[in-house]
Amino acid sequence: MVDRSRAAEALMSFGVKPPETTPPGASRRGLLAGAGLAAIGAGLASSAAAQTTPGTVGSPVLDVPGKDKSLALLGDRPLVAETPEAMLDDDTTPIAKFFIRNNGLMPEVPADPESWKLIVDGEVETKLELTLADLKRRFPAKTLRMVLECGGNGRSFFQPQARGNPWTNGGIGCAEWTGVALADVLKAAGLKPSATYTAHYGADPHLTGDTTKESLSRGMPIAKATDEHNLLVFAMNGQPLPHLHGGPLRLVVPGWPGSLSHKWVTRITLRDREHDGQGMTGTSYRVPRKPMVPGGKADEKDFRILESMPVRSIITHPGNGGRMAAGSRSVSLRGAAWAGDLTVAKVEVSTDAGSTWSPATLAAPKNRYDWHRWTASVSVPSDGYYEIWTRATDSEGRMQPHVPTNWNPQGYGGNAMHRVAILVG
Ligand SMILES: Nc1nc2c(c(=O)[nH]1)N[C@H]1C(S)=C(S)[C@@H](COP(=O)(O)O)O[C@H]1N2
Ligand SMILES: [Mo]
Repeated sequence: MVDRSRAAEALMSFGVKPPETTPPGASRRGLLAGAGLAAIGAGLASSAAAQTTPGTVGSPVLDVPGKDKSLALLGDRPLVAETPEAMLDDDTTPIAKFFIRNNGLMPEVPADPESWKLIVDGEVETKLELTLADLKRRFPAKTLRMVLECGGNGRSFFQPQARGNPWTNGGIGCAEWTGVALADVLKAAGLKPSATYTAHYGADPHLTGDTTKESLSRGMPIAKATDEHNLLVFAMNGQPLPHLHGGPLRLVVPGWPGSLSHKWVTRITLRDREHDGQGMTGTSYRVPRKPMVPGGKADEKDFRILESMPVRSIITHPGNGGRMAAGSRSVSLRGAAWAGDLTVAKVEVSTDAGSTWSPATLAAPKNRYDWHRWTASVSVPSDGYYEIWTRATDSEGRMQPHVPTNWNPQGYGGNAMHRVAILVG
C-alpha cells in the first residue's frame, strides 16, 4: 500500500487521486506526476489536487504507427491507451489522438477490405451476407460526428479502486464517422416480432488465442438498435477506417458504452432475449440498482446493464499544470461536454472549488450525439495557484457530482467534475 498523507486522504475522499509516491502495481503511470505539473515545480506537484493525467512521463510510451506518442498507455496486451484531457482540444478528435481499447488480440489485416463480410442472422426474415462493397452499394452512406466513450471512463477516480483499466477522463473521442445506418440493414433483413436484442461478433481473437472464446460480444435492445444514428462505419475523419479502430468495418453505437461499438464486426445476430455474450453478464458493463457499500461484495442480481452514459464535461485548455504570464487577470478556457443519449443543458466553471460558478458558452453540436464544445473566461484576481473546475448538467437536469457515485466493482458511471491546476506568474 502506498503511504498516503492526511491531505492526500482528503483528496481521495473527494474523488481525486493524489500524487503517487510509489507507482501502483496495476497502473504504470504516476498519476499527476506527468509533464504538466512537473513543469510547475515539485512544491505544486506535491500539493496539486487537479484531477487529470497530463502525460506518460516515466511510463512506457505508446509506439504505434499513426498514433500520437503522448497518448497515455494503460496496457499493451490488450492494447489500451487514453487521450489526456488536454489532447482533446480539437473540435474533431484526430485519428492520431483517438483513444484505443482492445479486449483481445488484433485480427489480421484483410488483403481485400472491400470483400470483408458481415452476416446478419437470427430472428430475421432473410439472413444477409453482405460484403463491405455490397453495403456501400445497397445502402446510402452518411457522416455524423459522434462521441465514442468507453463504459469505464472516469474509473480511476473511484475509491476504493475499481477493477479494470484506470481511465481518467480520456476514454473518449469525437470523430466524423461515415457508414450506413444499421437500421437500414436490419430493415433489409426484416426483423421478426421475436427480435428483441442484438449480439455483436468480431474477428479479433481472444487474448489466450482460444478460438472457442470471444474477446467481446455485447448487444443492445431492439429500440436502441434501430436508432438511425447507429452506423456500420467504414471511414473515420474522411479516411478509410484504420485497422486499429476496427477497420475495415465496425459498429458505432453512440451514447452507450463504447463496447457496443464492435470493431472488425463480422456478425450481428438478432435474438429473442437479452444477449449473454462476453461482457454481458456478472458485473461487466453493469451498475448497481441498489447502492452497494464501496468495496463491498456485489450481489449480481441487484445489477442492471449500463445503458446511456452519464453527463461529463472536461477542460481541454489550459491543460493541467498550465502556466499563465504574471499579471494575467483572466484565463480563457476551452472544453467539451456530452451526455450519453441526452444533450448538455449547461456547463459551468469555477475557480474557487465550487463556491461560485459562472456559465460557459456552448457551441451548437453538428448533429445529435456530437459533443458540445464550450468556451469560458474566468478572472483571476492575483497571481498564484488556481484550480479550475467544470461541471455539466444534462437535458434532464442531472449535474455531474463532486465525487463518483454508485460505486461498483468494475467502476462504471464515474463522472465526477473535472478540475485542472494552473499557475499565474
Ligand atoms: N471487436 C472488438 N470491438 C470492440 C472492442 C474489442 O475489444 N473488440 N472494444 C470495445 C470497447 S470496450 C471500446 S471502448 C471501443 C473502443 O474503440 P476504439 O479502440 O476505436 O477507440 O471499441 C469497442 N469495440
Ligand atoms: Mo470500453
